[in-house]
Amino acid sequence: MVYSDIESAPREELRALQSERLAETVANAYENVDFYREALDEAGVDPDEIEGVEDVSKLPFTTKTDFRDEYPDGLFAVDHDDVRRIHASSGTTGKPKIVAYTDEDLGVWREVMARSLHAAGVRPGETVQNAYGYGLFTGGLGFHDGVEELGATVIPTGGGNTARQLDMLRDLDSDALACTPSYCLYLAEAAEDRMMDVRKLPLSRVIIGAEPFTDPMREEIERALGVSALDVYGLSEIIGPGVSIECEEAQDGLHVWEDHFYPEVVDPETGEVLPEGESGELVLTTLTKEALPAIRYRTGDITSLTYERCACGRTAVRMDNVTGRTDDLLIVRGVNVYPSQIEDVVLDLGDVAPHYRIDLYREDSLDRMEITVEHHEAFRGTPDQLRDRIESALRDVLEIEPDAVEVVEPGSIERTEVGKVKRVYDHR
Ligand code: DLL
Repeated sequence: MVYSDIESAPREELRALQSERLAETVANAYENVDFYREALDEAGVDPDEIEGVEDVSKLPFTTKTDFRDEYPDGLFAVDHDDVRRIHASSGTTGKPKIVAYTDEDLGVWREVMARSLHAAGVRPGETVQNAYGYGLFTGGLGFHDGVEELGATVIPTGGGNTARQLDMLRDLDSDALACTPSYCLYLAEAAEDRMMDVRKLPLSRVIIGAEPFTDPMREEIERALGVSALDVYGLSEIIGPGVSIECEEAQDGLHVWEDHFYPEVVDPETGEVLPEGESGELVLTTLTKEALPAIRYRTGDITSLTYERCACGRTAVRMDNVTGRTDDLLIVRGVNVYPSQIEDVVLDLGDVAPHYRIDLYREDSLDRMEITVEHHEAFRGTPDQLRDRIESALRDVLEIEPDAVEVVEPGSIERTEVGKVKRVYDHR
């Protein structure tokens, strides 16, 4: 059962709709945004040439740097009078990316969020505790509007204030919780400290996103809270949360709401479009955004696409879970490795808790990598034994040898109560 018919429409119908919308988006961007007019002119592309999605690869890419260079509103395609809301996404460096929505855009966002929640199994009449941060971050208000649109009840707890968060979960019988994966773990620990068993509550699902997580991390969350955990993806530059989500029926990749966002996967080095199934950088083009159209936006997120029909009946393409970003890549003495690969290997050992940090230093022009992990409360061996197992797993699976692996007591590594978790500390 789908929320909107378009989710299971024949692919030809979807493609025709995408083509029509792409042509409109490009024409709108060309006409109303100097940046896009110059970029298309420079690439020698006449917007009239873009007749359908088969032409998309003629278009130039847009990057995070373009967003920063055009700060604050150089990419807006409408007058300020028509902007109903602003959000911003702050990266680790530089200026925030300012994003804008017209009334129509907010309507699209509500619709894709309602669809996402429905795909994740939330139904009208249910209650969703929304622990994504409210404010400039798109998570809080994006979920909030979507829950209301679906006809469910939203409890806007926002991020942090963990004691109250747990009281609400216990007293208001929420069916679903929406928050980052790291905050799920934080809540689980805080509940345990208060001798509260979240597994006994009616809570049946958590909708986690905004930061990468691996399968072993998801399993920890599901076990600790007694829920199923569904992955939701999105980014401010495109709309916020609600670009794609796992369906509860199959939980096998995230359905991209392709009638609003056109996905491609490209080789991060060459920019060449990669065939279905190959892993590369996700590039998204908005198909209906008015205030801030984005053309071939390089997300930096690594994934692959599959057009195979899903067991749930939805025809929308699925993207793989995003476990890394192109700019996360670590090079340890010549070996390329993503932090998520380290997480996967280390958590898979079973005795390691899902809290770790990676520190990078430069010493005498050589890179030095130190990994710190917590052992599980139930672990009965010695830290040295566990360290040896971690070192040999990293060597065998990833062919890397960190300079130091330290095993510390549960609770020693700093937790993230608000915002996105930080696990890699680059001191170079
Ligand atoms: O994080 C929007 C969001 C809010 C998504 C709540 C899901 C839930 P930004 O702050 O602009 O927007 O950050 C976007 O976060 O490019 C990814 O690198 C990362 N990200 C978002 N969702 C996921 C996910 C929101 N499910 C950036 N898995 C994106 C992995 C994710 N990474």
